[in-house]
Formats: sequence, structure tokens, C-alpha cells
Amino acid sequence: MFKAGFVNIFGKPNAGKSTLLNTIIGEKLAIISPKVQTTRHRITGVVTQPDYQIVFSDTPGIIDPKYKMHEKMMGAVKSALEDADLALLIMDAKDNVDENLALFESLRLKAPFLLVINKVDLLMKDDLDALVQKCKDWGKAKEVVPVAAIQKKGVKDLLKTIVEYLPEGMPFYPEDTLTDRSTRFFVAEMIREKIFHLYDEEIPYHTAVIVTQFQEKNTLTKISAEIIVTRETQKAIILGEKGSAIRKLGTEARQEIEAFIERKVFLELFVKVRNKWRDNDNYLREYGL
Ligand code: GDP
Ligand code: K
Ligand code: MG
Repeated sequence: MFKAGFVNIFGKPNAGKSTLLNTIIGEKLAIISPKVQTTRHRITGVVTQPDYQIVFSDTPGIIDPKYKMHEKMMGAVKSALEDADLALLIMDAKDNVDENLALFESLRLKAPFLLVINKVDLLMKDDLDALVQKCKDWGKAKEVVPVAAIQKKGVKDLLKTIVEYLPEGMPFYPEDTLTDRSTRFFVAEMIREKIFHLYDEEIPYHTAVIVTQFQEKNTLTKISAEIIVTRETQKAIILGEKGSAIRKLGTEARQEIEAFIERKVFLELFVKVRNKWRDNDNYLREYGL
């Protein structure tokens, strides 16, 4: 009997959704950063075993629809909610439990869900036991599953539990599929992740990355990408003094991309200023948001 189904991962920003997905898939699919709201897209990761296939989505954190971009992100959360066979509602073990449970309850999920308590490496055993008990007493989740995604702890049990709740059925994707996202998409995400790590505060939130060229030439892959910012002052920050900052960005991004595609990469980065791209629907479409 083969089981197959769609599983969506929800939770507040920084609960560890991307980390969990990456641990499960075993490749660096979703970008990870300690800053909130790193994940703007739905990312699908596929796990195929002899007796099951799980198709995962990592959704953006649940946040206020302050900008148009955020409305679209909320739309993605809702559409994901509606078509899952099972949802994983994930919370940070160190975060306020009542607040998380209230948030999860406000989703009014029709699909069955597991409550995943992540980062249990940060709790003492007694505190963890009490937390698990409290979540069980809440009574809404099918199961309460403690994990430490970053240490791969509890992840096997989580997979086993997920499969119990999947319907019988044929696989949706060929068995070697890891994701439905293109390499181009991941390249843009890796550059964006480096921007999050290298620049502080405001900059990453005003930045979009599009890959404009992706060409395989013999042993080399030539990649060009545009970094879109909203103001000249941001462009100057991205570039840095005499281009020093963008050189660092380019080097770090290139190394990461090379490790991911397992080929030598020639990476060219261009910085463009486009006013208010975050509020403009056309731009949002262009960036796949
Ligand atoms: P997301 O916003 O929900 O996708 O969260 P991320 O996966 O980007 O993780 C946010 C932060 O939590 C990152 O700094 C992760 O390294 C950290 N993190 C994720 N899982 C764990 C865990 O199991 N234990 C600990 N201590 N930190 C974790
Ligand atoms: K994050
Ligand atoms: Mg994320």
C-alpha cells in the first residue's frame, strides 16, 4: 500500500520552518536566516520512499498585510491551508505557547494537523515535558511532536507520524524529484540569503533578486543577476566603498551556488534602482511573488 499527499508547514517567522524542511529533504532548499520573513515564496520539497511520497511546502511567516507583498504572502498561506492533506503547525519551544496556540486556533484549519514543537534542544527536560503536556491538553492537534530540526532530532518520528495521516495513492512526482522549483529560483534565493547575512536592518527588506542569465558553458555556468533596490542610497550601501561590499556578496554567493549546482560558476551582479517595487503589482509578478 503506497501513501502520498501534500503537507504544508506553518508557523510564526523564525519557528524553524525552513530548517525543518531542509533537514527532511536533506538539501538546502529553503533559505535560512535568523531574520524574520526570509521566505517569500512557497517552496515545495518532495520526499519519496518505497512506501510513501510526501510533498512539502514551506510558507512565508504569518505577518501583517502592511505592504502589497505581504497580502500576497498571506494569500499563499491561505491557499496552502486549503489544499493540504495534513498541516504541520510549528512553534518555537522558547516562544510564548499561549500566543502560538491562539494563532493556530485563529487559522480555523479544516485539514488535520500535527503540532510540532521545534528547538527542543533549548529546553530542560522538565520544561519540555510540561510544554508537551500543555499542547496535548489543548486537544486540537492530531499529535504533538517535539523536534530539534537543526540537530535532526525527532525528525524520523515526525515523518512516521506524517505518513500515518496521508491518504493511500500514487506518487505525484518521479521518485528522484526534490523540488518543483527551478535552479534559477534557488540561485536567486541564495543571493538573497547572502544579502540577509551581509547587510543589516532595512536593506534586505527592500531588495529583490532576479536571475537574468543562466548559461552552461563547458565546465562553467555563467550567471547574471539583478539586485533590485528602491533608492539610490540603498544601491550605494549594496555596492559599498569602491564596490567592496558587493564583491564580498558576489564571492560568498558564488561559493554557495557552486556547492549547490556542483559546477564552477561565473557570477555577475548588477544593482538597479526601481522606485516602490514592493507596492507595484507588475514588479511583484515579474519577481514571481
Ligand atoms: P522560519 O522563519 O520558520 O523558516 O525559520 P528558519 O528555519 O529560518 O529558522 C530561524 C532560526 O531558528 C535560524 O537561526 C535557525 O538556525 C534556528 N533554528 C531552527 N531550528 C532550530 C532548532 O532545532 N534548534 C535551535 N536551537 N535553533 C533552530
Ligand atoms: K527566518
Ligand atoms: Mg523560512
